[in-house]
Amino acid sequence: MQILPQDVLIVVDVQNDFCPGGALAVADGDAAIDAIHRIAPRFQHIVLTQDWHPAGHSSFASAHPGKRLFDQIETSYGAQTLWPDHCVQGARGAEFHPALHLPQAELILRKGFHPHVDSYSAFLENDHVTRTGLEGYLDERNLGRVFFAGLAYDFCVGFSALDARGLGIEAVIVRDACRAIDLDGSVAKIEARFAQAGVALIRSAELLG
Ligand code: VGL
Ligand code: ZN
Repeated sequence: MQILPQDVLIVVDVQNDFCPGGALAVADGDAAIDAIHRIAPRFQHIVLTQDWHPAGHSSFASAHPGKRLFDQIETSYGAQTLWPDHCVQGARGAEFHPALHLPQAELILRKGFHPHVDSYSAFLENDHVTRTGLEGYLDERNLGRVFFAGLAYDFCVGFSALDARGLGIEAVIVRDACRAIDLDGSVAKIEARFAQAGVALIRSAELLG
């Protein structure tokens, strides 16, 4: 697959808390980094996202006495999974994994900072209304197709790709440059939605060579 000058690689949430030893560790999360480093030099534009929650965020199970980790609650914007405290603003767990080396990244987009709304997607918060500003950024810079890598495949990567499609932006996920949480069939569920929405799935090898 040919990478075009306007294509952007969006590297999602490669942070300590999503890697082994972190508060919401994705199995082998840090293993996505090698593939990310292999494909990154092929792109003229890279954006990093950073999950960035205030302490006591409403997506934390600890903020809901009586609820357990990974329970679902109903919120004003629909169902919300309750996570361990993770990616708290300024904490070590919120820092990018120390092995991630992408100094050429042009933007670091933080998300999830509104106390009462979670944001899996890099485009739209979980209320499906509040914008992160990424669409406007890409638009103003005439950046087009978006490629995704990072964590977690079945949450922040997946919902970002679906929202890109919803905004009319071509979206490609580099599968082996991602790792999944796989909570209650979340991988199968989101892959069914990828097929519906026209999210493309490729291997990093298709961008190399
Ligand atoms: C994520 C759950 C909660 C992710 C972020 O990056 O996929 N998942 N916050
Ligand atoms: Zn989060």
